[in-house]
Amino acid sequence: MSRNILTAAAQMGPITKSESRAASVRRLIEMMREAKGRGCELVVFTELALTTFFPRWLIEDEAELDSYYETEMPGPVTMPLFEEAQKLGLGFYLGYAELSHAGGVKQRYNTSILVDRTGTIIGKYRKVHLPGHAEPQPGREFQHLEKRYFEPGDLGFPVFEGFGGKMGMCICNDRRWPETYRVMGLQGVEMVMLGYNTPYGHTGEQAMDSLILFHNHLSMQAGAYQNATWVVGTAKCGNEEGSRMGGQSVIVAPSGEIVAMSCTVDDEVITARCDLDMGRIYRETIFDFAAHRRPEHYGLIVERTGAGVPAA
Ligand code: CDT
Repeated sequence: MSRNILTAAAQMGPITKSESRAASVRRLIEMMREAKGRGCELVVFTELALTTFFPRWLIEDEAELDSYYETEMPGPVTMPLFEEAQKLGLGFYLGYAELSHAGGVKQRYNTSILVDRTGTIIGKYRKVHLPGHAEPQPGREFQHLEKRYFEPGDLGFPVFEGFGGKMGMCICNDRRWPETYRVMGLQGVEMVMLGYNTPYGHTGEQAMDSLILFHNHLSMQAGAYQNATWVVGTAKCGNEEGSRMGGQSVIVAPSGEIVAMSCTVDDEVITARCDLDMGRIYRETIFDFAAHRRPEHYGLIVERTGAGVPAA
């Protein structure tokens, strides 16, 4: 079986506050068709791909907040995506806000799923590294209230068998953390998919603002190279309700090289032929973990559930 996956990153331009989910789904389907027309079998959509990036606002009305979340996947409005995937024989990664009522408890997550070419969900991930704040920050034009609107993900960073390889997912801010890639790298991941919404000015530090596109690529290229994996990073970008967000969606090879990059801040499909076997030369040489990693010499006590802490 071929280990080449023709892969697309389907970047999205802004979604206005008034845009319906059905309209977003139509945009996603259009890009799916374009990707299929170019021979792709996997499309990576962005984070929170169905609505505007609502964590930029303080929303105190619970019903209004709930309106941004999906209570089922697929649901009536998202079903056409799954039907189209099946019709085209094309898989996809999709980010969305999830409202769960498991065990009678209302929980909110920033979630992504992986759907195979038959339209079946084969993987689910809930964002672990939630950026921003739980409380609104005074004096800011736009907030970043992910810590208020989502629980940290409770599913870890699993790796899924699919598309002839080992597939992993993360979401936006996760891409900045080496642990994200390493946890999946230790499971032999061959492609990490992610979506992002990265507003300019999100840290409040001018000095970082001009570097957001650099840091975007730096994180993903390092994660790819150090873990011998493909990374597909898809932006939601452009000027969304007055908040400008960075684009430059990329497909990164296990060498750390960018092999495809978007050049607009609008809906745009970029593609690359991703040879899953390409990671092997790195995994069997410089990043042969069994031969060269030395966790027992890192001077850390690694708790089962926590990050490494310095040994006493
Ligand atoms: N969506 C998301 O995670 N965005 C963050 C920037 C905001 S941090 C206040 C990111 O890492 O791109």
